Amino acid sequence: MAEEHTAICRFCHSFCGIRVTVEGGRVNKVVGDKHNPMYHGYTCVKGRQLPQQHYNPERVLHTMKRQNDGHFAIAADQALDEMAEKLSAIIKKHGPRAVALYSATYSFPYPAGGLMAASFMSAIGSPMMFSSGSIDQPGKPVAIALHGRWDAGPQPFAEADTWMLVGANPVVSKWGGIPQYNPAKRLHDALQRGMKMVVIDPRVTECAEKAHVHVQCKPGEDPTILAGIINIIIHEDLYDADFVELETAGFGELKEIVTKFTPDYVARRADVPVEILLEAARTFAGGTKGMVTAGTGPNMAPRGTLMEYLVLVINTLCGRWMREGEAMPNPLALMPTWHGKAQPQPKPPAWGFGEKLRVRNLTNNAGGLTTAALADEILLEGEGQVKALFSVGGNPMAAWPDQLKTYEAMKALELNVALDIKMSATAKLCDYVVGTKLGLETPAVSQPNETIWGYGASTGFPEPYAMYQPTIVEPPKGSEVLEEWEVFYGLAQRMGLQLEFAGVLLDMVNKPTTDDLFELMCAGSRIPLAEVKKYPHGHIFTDDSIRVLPRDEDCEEKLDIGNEFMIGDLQQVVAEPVTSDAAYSDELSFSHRLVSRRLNDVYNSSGRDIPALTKNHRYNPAFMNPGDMQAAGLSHGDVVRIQSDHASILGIVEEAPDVRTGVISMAHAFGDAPEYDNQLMYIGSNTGRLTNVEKDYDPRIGMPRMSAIPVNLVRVDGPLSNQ
Ligand SMILES: Nc1nc2c(c(=O)[nH]1)N[C@H]1C(S)=C(S)[C@@H](COP(=O)(O)OP(=O)(O)OC[C@H]3O[C@@H](n4cnc5c(=O)[nH]c(N)nc54)[C@H](O)[C@@H]3O)O[C@H]1N2
Ligand SMILES: Nc1nc2c(c(=O)[nH]1)N[C@H]1C(S)=C(S)[C@@H](COP(=O)(O)OP(=O)(O)OC[C@H]3O[C@@H](n4cnc5c(=O)[nH]c(N)nc54)[C@H](O)[C@@H]3O)O[C@H]1N2
Ligand code: SF4
Ligand SMILES: [Mo]
Repeated sequence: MAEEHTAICRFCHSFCGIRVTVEGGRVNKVVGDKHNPMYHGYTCVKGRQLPQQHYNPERVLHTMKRQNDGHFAIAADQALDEMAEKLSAIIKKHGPRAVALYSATYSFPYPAGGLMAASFMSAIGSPMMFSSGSIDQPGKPVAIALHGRWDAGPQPFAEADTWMLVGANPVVSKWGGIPQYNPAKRLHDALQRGMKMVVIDPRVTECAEKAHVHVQCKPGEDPTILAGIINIIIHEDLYDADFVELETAGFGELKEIVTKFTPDYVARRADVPVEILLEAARTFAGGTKGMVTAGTGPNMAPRGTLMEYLVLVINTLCGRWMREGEAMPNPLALMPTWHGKAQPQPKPPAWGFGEKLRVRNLTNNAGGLTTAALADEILLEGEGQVKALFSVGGNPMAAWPDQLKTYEAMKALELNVALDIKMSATAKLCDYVVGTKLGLETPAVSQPNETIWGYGASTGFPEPYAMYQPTIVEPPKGSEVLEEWEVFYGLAQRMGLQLEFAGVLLDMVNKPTTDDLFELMCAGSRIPLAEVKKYPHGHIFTDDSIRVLPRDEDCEEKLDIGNEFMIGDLQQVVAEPVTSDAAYSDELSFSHRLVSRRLNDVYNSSGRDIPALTKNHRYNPAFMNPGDMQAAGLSHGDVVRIQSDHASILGIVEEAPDVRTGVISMAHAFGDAPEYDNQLMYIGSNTGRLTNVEKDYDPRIGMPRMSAIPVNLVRVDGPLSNQ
């Protein structure tokens, strides 16, 4: 007899409400749950493959230990014993800083894992906690630290009459920009009600197709474009003068510097028509509600922090923050009530605090320790050298910038451990690979999507939605898979450490359950977890009485729209030659800029072992404008060598009229270690190799240039080799 359950899809961060059919203890079908009030039955092609993901023949169903040249399954208890022993020896000899944690993509859907790992790190006394956030959009939190966060948050998408996306494609990525919960429908509804959208992107993305104004710019020029838009907004008096007067500092400095970003200058530099630029500024600022939000593209291009800062400045100039007395769109549910106030929060430090890295004068910063420097920390000998690494739901070999350096680092570690579901490019180089439980094999809560609310305008649930999912199926028979948190709890037990989880000292003898941990994580939440559990389809816990509170009488905080560092950066931008490649790459001149992008069927390096998801792309095509291809004498399917000033990779060219002239659009997280390069047709190429982490990086936070990378290309006619 088949049973039906509702559940949370955890293939991606969107957490769609799904309906799962289970027969004989196995999941055999996933569809959208049309009774779910947040997603209304939506699923994507990835979510519908959860059965294939759970029963993938390639799945790691045990803990694997590397012995001689291969990996062999061993009992999890034995593996934890051995790991604990090695860790203790490393800490004894080199100190706790020698142990590093990399929490990445799949820490998010299993929040108890991330918390337990962090708790373990503090118990051993290591500050070396890194995450994928610092190779994603670290400029966001850093810019918020400089500009200030408006306590009551941004205006909601549901009420917006204008919206601007800067290098984000949420219809495909489901990651912010437009509430990422069935975003295509939300966008459709908003456009139907008359919302006007501006998109700044070198590609005619799924979002740009729907935009009223599309600024199809040269990539990497977003700070210039945004400064130009600010200039137009100020000089055409399109800003909210009262809000600026009351709530901000630095208007004079801002106005002075942006005067240099005249429409003509910006148009020349970003290679866009002046009229489009004027229309973009007027369309956005001409509305009354709605936000500018940026995605990964321009965050990975040079000066991501400045770009994010200018995004905040436009929102502030236009007064697009929640005002006193308005109903809080999302007062949260599985978190303590958010009583927003109509005032800026005190500004945290942006950089220059916490752990100092041993390279590039980097410190901790609001975006977290620099993952782009972790390979250096592993390779650089001397006191503090990192000797042990835990990758939790992450794949450094696929994702870290400068893959060849990462490769050396992965091989140099004394203890390299991955918590993963497959033998990823990284796992293959690990000493231990702990096979972990998958999304339908453990309880789930929607809380992670609440914790990101406020990270950028329009990330996180737009309304106080919450859902809980119990375990739906047991892992495959004969397997021994762990939850991420069990690994760190088990290590702590063996090493005699007391862990503190969500502010509570854990019982280190009687192991908690995942549900116990969820209770601790949700302590003090506006809606008790027990209440949320009553709603198997998820529920929106609306409370219109929760309104934005007035400014505290003694609050003297202002939003800083003339931050000295950011004004300084704008001065540097103006001082650059108009073709700014010269500022980065002095020796060579380059014909194209390679930009990052997401593909609908895969999630970073996940999904490429599921046949239904590789129908369109086994490899990551190098998408190019047909005109560029013709000019270079290239045809569809040709192999080209793509050369940055650091390294080269091979790409398989594909015609894409949506891609701007002078641009190559290529997805990341493909490919593998160099010895697999001849399998280009099956595994693609790693664009991360093109990045030099020691050059062209943000000197304050270490974010390297991972998009808008200057490259040249030449056709390769002979046998394939990536060297
Ligand atoms: N050049 C370039 N580089 C980039 C980017 C780019 O656009 N361009 N994007 C950057 C961004 S935004 C990010 S976030 C990072 C991503 O960086 P990572 O998170 O390090 O990369 P992923 O490929 O997502 O790695 C996820 C790993 O988790 C495993 N996994 C899948 N499901 C589960 C599960 O249920 N449990 C566990 N434990 N593991 C699971 C997968 O097999 C995979 O090995 O990459 C960054 N790197
Ligand atoms: N299907 C799918 N969904 C995903 C992922 C995936 O791999 N697949 N990855 C997930 C992850 S880890 C993240 S962080 C999010 C990211 O979510 P998004 O930030 O929305 O990512 P993208 O869809 O790559 O959109 C980035 C856009 O930036 C544009 N771009 C590139 N360079 C520049 C530039 O210099 N300037 C401007 N203006 N635009 C530029 C690209 O053309 C692209 O359209 O997506 C998540 N969702
Ligand atoms: S968008 Fe797709 S992969 Fe992401 S949660 Fe929804 S169904 Fe799952
Ligand atoms: Mo990401």
